[in-house]
Amino acid sequence: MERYHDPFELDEHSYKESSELSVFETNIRFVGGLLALYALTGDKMYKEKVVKIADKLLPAFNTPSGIPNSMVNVRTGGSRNWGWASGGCSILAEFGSFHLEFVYLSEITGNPVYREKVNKIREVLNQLEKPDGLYPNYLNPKTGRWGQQHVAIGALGDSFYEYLIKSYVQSGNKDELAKKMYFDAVQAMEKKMLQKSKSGMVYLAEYKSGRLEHKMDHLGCFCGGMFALGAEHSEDKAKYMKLGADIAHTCHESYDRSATKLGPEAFRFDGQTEAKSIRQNEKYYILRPEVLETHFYMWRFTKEQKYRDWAWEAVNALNKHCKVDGGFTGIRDVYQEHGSQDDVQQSFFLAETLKYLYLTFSEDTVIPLNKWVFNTEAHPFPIQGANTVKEIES
Ligand code: DMJ
Repeated sequence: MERYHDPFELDEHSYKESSELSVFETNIRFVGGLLALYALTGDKMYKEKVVKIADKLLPAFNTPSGIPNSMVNVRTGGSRNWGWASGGCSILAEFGSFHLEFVYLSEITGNPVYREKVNKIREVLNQLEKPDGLYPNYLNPKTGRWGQQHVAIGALGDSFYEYLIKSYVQSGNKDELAKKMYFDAVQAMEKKMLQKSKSGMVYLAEYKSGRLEHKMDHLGCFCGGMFALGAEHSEDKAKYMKLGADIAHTCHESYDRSATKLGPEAFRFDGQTEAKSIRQNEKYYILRPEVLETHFYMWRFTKEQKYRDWAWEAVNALNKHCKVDGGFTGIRDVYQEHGSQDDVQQSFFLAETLKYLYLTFSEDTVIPLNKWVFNTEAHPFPIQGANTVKEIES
């Protein structure tokens, strides 16, 4: 029988070919997943495993600025950025999404190294001059300077904003700098990017070198839930709850305006077009969670039946268009009732999409939001001071 090979038990003879990992994806999926398992079970074994993985990522943080590179070679410790990223830059959503995991790692291991890495990223971002208060999606780890001036709540920006407010929540409302950076960033986006369509739909457009592109990614639809979570900590709770509800409505429209009742990868507001995709390469749905994530938060915070109804519509659509033998698949065009399928079940379907659906139809006592905070892959971490984990030997 073939021995199970733990990919993180590497020696110089293993994995000569494919030893490069995305530092961000490994963190949010593997480090985050194991940390949540540790938190939920108290089993020490998960802590030992997660440290091994996290330590393989650390060399990526050895850059002149402390902003990590996107990829690390777990065999050699070398790291580099994606070839497609503007001018050798690191990506905001990637290097801005380590805080929750690394703070918790330091807390449970007593090793400060992880916290030091994310505090350094925080310090760099806080000190940098932001154009109009906005955070561009690209930052050069060698020079510590911004790259291309592209700002987005969707792809390349998304979870950076999410981790600011969630770091504040995770700290038991103590991390005031995270809260300030979150509300400053959100207010800048409200000023420059928040739009209302002809029919009154609210959305966050993209900002490219001072010009707006009237498009919202499916990925950006998580922000309805984020605004609702942030509202709890704002002096203007009503405003941010309304913003969360408005985004939930817009993102639901992007589902409702398709033949499958599933939403496209990106939708636009352009002339007659409202909340629909007009480009063929933006019409696919790959089982993403963000719209359902927002419905989950809106349900927990408002108890308005429509959020459960919208979630249930998606359950029916998933069963009708994505269910196949052995699992679920993405579809290539949400506007075609009988279009083709991509034959891929992304790991976030189980980690996030089904989890947020399950929680939308559960009691609030299942992972209560005053005790737990979800990382960007929906792995729950304890809120400091509200939740204690009793460690056990497996
Ligand atoms: C997930 O991997 C995470 O939520 C990430 O932050 C971006 N979105 C994907 C799923 O769509």
